[in-house]
Parts: sequence; structure tokens; C-alpha cells
Amino acid sequence: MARIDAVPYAYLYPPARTALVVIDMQRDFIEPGGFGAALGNDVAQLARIVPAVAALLAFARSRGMLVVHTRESHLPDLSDCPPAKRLRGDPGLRIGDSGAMGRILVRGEPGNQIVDEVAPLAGEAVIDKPGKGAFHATGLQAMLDARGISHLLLAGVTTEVCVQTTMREANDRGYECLLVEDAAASYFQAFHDATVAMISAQGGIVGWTAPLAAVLASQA
Ligand code: C5J
Repeated sequence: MARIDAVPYAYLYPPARTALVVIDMQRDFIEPGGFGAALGNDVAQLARIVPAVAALLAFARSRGMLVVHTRESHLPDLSDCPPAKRLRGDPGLRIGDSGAMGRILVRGEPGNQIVDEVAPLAGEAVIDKPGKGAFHATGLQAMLDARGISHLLLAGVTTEVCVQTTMREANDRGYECLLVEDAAASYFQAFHDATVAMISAQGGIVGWTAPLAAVLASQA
């Protein structure tokens, strides 16, 4: 077992049964002109974690861990996007509308691609997910279970929405989860901080958190 100095206490993980899940590091959220910007957010808040996510990916790959990338995305006909989701937000800048990087949050559009610095390598899994959580309406659980994965390291954007939702889904499914604090980000620092705090509260009610440096220092 490898050991990470984490909150609320040490996180022990078997690298061969651990996956790194990188949530939604896509242009739609991180670059100007995408969904995040359309909602009025300062995308620089997310762009600043790209180097940390790249370092985490390099670490996981060097340890031979399974690497999974996700993208929040919808089918071009939006048949997987409930009206309750599509109709939120500014008319003209909703999911499926045309933006500066193509149709917003639509699969295959330029804005839906993962930013170059943390792009998937050939052979790495990419899960396209229509929900906030990566387990909803995807094959993620079947893929993890087929590989005997029991532990998940989580990173990406945004901390309090898709990262936290995925971590809660995973926790309920029995995976031992750790959020890499500074390899995740929110448009709202207070939301990020609150999420980090609530995950490990009450003895780790959703799981563990640790800074990137503690993960990189962990030894098998
Ligand atoms: C949001 C996400 N915030 N990836 N998506 O809509 O967190």
C-alpha cells in the first residue's frame, strides 16, 4: 500500500487498484468563450490548476495507475439533456447553442475537447457524461469494476459541482476516494474551500483530501 498524508487521516491505496479520475478539464469550462464564461464566470480561476493536473497525470502514469478523463457533454440532438438542465441560464448561451468554440457542451465540438496540457494519451479512458456526476448514465462503474479498481484519486473542475458530485456517487458505490485539493478548482474560491472541508468532515464522510505535494510524495 502507498500512503498519503491526508485529512482526516492517512490515506492508504494500492496503486494497481487505484484510478486517477480527472473531471471535465475541457475548453468549455477553462477557456474564454465556453459554457463557463457564458454563465458569467472568470475562467482564469480554473485555468490556474492546469499545471497541477498535468503533474498529477504524470505521477499516475508513472505509477501505472488507470487514468480516466471525463467531459461534461451532450449528444448533438440533446436527447440526453433534460429541459430542466438546458433551460437554465442566459437564453442564447445555453447548452446546445452556438458559442465562440462551437455548440456549448456538445460532444465533438471544439469547446468540448480537453485542454491540450492535460489531454488524454492514446488508450486512456474518456467518459462522456451528460450529468454532473461521472457515474450517472455512463459506463464508468462497469469499467472500474472490470479492472478491479477500489480507490479513486479525483481532480478537475469544478470542485463543488462535477468533482464533488462524482466523489459522492463514488463514495456511495464503495470506492475509497481522495480529492487532490490543489488539482481541483471552482469559479468561487469559497465554494472550493467549503467542499474541501465538508468532504473530510465527520471522520471522512465522503473521503479524504490532500494537497498535490502529499500525493507526489507518497511511496508504495
Ligand atoms: C459545471 C462542472 N459546473 N464540470 N460543470 O456545470 O463542474
